[in-house]
Amino acid sequence: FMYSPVRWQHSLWLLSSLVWLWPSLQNYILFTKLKLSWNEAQHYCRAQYSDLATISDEQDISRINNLAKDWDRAFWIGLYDDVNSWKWSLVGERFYTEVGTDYRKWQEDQPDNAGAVEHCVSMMEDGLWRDNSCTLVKVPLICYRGEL
Ligand SMILES: [Ca+2]
Repeated sequence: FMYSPVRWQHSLWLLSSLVWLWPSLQNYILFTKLKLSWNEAQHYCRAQYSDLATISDEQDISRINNLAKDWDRAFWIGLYDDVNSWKWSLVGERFYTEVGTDYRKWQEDQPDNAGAVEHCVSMMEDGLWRDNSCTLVKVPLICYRGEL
C-alpha cells in the first residue's frame, strides 16, 4: 500500500470545485418545506438568492417542472400585480430572454382576481399559474439565482 497525498489532494480539489460549481448552475431553487405569504417569500429569496423565480419562456417552465416533478402542490413565483399590470419581482433586463417579461402561463379562467384581493401568482401542480391573495395563501416558493 502506497499512500499518495498528491492524488488525494487532487481528488479533494476536484470535489470541492464541483460542489462550488453546482449551485451556480442551478438557477431555480424550490423550497417545499416553507409555507410563506408572497411578501415573506419575496423577502426570503431576496435575502438568500436573487429574487423569487422569474419565468420568461417554455424552457424555464420545463426546467421548473423537472425540479418540481415530485412536488404536487402550489408554490409562489415572482409575478405580482401592482394593480395596473403584472410585473416580475426580479428587476433587470439581463435576466430575461428575448421573450422578455411578457411570458404568461395562466390556468383556464385565470387570473380572475377573486374577491378583488388576488395580486400574487402561484404555479400549480399542472404547471399553470393562477392569481391568489398575497397574504391569505401561504405556500412554498421557488427562488431564482441570477448569474453573478
Ligand atoms: Ca385566482
